[in-house]
Amino acid sequence: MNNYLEKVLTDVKNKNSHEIEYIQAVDEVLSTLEPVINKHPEYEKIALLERMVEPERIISFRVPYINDEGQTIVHRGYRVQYSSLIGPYKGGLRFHPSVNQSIMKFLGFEQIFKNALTGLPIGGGKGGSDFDPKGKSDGEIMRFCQSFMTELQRHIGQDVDVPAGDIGVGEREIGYLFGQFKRIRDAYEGGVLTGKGLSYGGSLARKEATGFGLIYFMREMLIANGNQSLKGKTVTISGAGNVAIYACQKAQEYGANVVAMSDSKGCIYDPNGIDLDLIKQIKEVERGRIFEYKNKHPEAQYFECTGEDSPIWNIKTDIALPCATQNEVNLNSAKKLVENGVIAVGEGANMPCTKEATEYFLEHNVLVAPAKAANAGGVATSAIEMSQNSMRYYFTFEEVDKKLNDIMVNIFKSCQDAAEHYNLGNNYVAGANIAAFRKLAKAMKAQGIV
Ligand code: NDP
Ligand code: 2IT
Repeated sequence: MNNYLEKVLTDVKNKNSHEIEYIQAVDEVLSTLEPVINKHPEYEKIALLERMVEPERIISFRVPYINDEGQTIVHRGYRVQYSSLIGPYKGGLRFHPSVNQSIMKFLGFEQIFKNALTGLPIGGGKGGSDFDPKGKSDGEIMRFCQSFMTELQRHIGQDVDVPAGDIGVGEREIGYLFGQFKRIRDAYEGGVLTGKGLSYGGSLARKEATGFGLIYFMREMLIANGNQSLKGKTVTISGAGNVAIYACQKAQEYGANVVAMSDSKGCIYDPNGIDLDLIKQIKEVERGRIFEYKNKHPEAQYFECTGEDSPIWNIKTDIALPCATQNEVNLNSAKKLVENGVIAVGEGANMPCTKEATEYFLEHNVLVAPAKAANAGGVATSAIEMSQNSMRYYFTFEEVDKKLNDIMVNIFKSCQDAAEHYNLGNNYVAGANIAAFRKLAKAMKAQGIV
């Protein structure tokens, strides 16, 4: 690694030694930037990298609420306002017991690059809480969201910071958050949150956007590498949430055979092809567990998660789509996938592959669609939702889907061009980082020392 990159990474490690996910995300980006940094020695003088890795602002706050038993519970809320370089802070809210400052910072850092790749005017941010929505009543969810927003509202706005959903935050939570924002601020500021319900300002196709976008990116990547297609390919998808469900839907529409999906407890394997209507019923309507799939399809197999390695990656597949959470594909899983002949990995989740896993895939000529590029369709469509709110207008489903498709085609092209420009072949992981970085560096230079 070049001296300047080495110095910044060492500094990040020393200052944040306990924040392992954040360090991982920074390391992953910096380790691909050498060719660009070598060309621009002037960046060191203006501390361009130091400014890029340090969030503009981190807000952490208390979130008390009363549960159904009348007990007061206190959680911790966060909003990391990472970068307003190219637009208002933009990124999701995650409600999951694992949420901590390291996870918020890694997600916020990734978001800056992802949002730059969309070509739309959105900066980077992330937020959330260590609250676990699983098993909570609607009343508990509502009271928690209201309490969370009572603090968050003073920090956000449609031109300031625009949160959306992520793990554990979907349309229901966004609705409660929006209601509370409106009540406190006494104004309908539609573009302050995205992923809203269709009845009060949401965009058609936002729900589908991340999963659809992932498959559009995969389609482009396969075409560019031997004119292949999804038709007839076996696909495994981890997760059974928003991203996984709509990735499955579009992959099936393209003629792929999706044979497995999962949740945090285990995975189901249905070689006849996943019954997606049933998954939607279990996950979107009943908020149940994936093993219930077997009640309707006893011929399917269920593999429980027992150790570190997720059982879904032991299943033979052509294309693997990790769409659950960070670091869910480790080196063992990568080896197993390669042994079983995987040709492409598409990251629907954020940082789902460890650095070692990604390197192993690339060394073994497996195509990798990196998260920052491949799952950018969600946030891009959030930006389209903001545009509609500003215009006080709605696009049709087909209009939004067409814009999403065009954006994903462009993102793929940016990754491809950057990789080609630096003689990196089809390393789209480096391509995505470099393409985003070049755009951000240009904006940073133009705006002076801020
Ligand atoms: P959801 O909450 O809708 O679904 C999450 C899914 O992942 C669930 O099936 C969940 O299982 C599983 N999961 C969550 N945490 C873990 C864990 N620690 N171990 C194993 N499985 C886990 O979230 P989304 O679908 O919205 O998000 C999935 C991923 O995609 C995240 O990485 C998110 O950051 C990323 N993403 C989301 C976007 C969006 O628009 N929603 C946009 C871009 C990226 P269980 O129910 O058992 O917890
Ligand atoms: O990780 C992500 O890009 C998201 N969770 C979506 C963010 C958004 O603002 O739509």
